[in-house]
Amino acid sequence: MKIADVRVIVTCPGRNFVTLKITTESGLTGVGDATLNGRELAVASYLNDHVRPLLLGRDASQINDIWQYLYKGAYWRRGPVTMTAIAAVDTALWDIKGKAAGMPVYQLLGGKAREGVLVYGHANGATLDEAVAEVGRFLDRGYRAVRVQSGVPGLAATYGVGKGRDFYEPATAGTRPEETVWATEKYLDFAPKLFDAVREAHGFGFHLLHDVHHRLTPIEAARLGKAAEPYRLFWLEDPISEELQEGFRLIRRHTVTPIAVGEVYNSIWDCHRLITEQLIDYIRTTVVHAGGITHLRRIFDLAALYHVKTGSHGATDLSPVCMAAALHLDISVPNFGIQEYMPHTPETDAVFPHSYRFEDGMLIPGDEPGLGVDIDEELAARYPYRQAYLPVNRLEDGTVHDW
Ligand code: KDG
Ligand code: MG
Repeated sequence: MKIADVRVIVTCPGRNFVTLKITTESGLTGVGDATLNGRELAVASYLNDHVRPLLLGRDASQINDIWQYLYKGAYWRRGPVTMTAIAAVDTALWDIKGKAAGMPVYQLLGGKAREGVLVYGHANGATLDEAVAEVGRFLDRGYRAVRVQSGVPGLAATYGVGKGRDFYEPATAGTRPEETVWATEKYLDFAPKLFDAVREAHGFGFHLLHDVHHRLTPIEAARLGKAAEPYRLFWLEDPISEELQEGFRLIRRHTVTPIAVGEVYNSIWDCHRLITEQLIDYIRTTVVHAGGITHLRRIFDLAALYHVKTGSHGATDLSPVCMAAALHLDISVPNFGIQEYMPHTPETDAVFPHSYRFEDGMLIPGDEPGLGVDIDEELAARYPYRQAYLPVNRLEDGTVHDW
């Protein structure tokens, strides 16, 4: 199973995606997502300039050895660019292994541990009323778990509130990031009212989630967690910046609202303390940014020992290739919690034909050999890369704040 070809495909069917395609001498192909939102070309260069030459001629079946070779062999450890590049290689090799074995990847991981993968959708509105109505729209479509985000009175723009309804996309094309303005007091006054209105309108028969997107201090987060308790959130996500791990101890002392963290982490070393000290309830690392299926499985296994469940990131900047891989892992691990699911645009779905499907509030991975996802290279070539950035956030006095 010698690797004969390694290609990095950059495409922008509405938003940028970087995909690695590996082909073996016998003609088997595997794909891996390598998209790092707003820094796409750094990963493309890492793969093209530094990884591709190391892969050619290597045995594609040696996933564990190749992972260690790329990780330890670089000397420089971790970081989103490196770990996304390694993830892409790892994912593509699992895809190939599945095809070589004639089995879906979840079978290679030990088989299905559940019927399907519970997902949460994104309901958002410019106002509280709009957000509450949107939650209803998701419930009508069969979602059993819904994340709610709303515009905050007095703030022009807020994280999570899109221009359209289904395809929230925070990255904007251009040569400079968009800038947004934030006021913690306005948000903290408003957020409990939002939860209250959602539960008042739709009851408690579904899981309700909310993303703070890294913006509070620990004591502010503790206050919000406490205020949210009557509304029984499934989780409060990223209440503080992910670097401040000690901060989660303070949050824990004050509230039993479950905490989810980890979409910006890229290795087990970023989250082992949060897990082993039981400072979080859900770990949000996912395949593309945390070293692929091989490494994410280690994180999930560690988390299982401490009753921390999985809750992988699944925003639109994670391509259908990542989603397919995430689903194979989600369906097989014992401590699965939930999977984020933001459907992609029809343009993106056409570039990445895939077999997973939404059914009854769950995603079901396909049963064909490998991951059940591919890239249509001809179509991808029609959408050239466009420079784009995630927003930069400032306080009302101009101070740069976490976005
Ligand atoms: O690229 C950044 C987005 O994926 C992120 O802002 C989305 O926080 C996010 C989420 O929970 O989906
Ligand atoms: Mg988030």
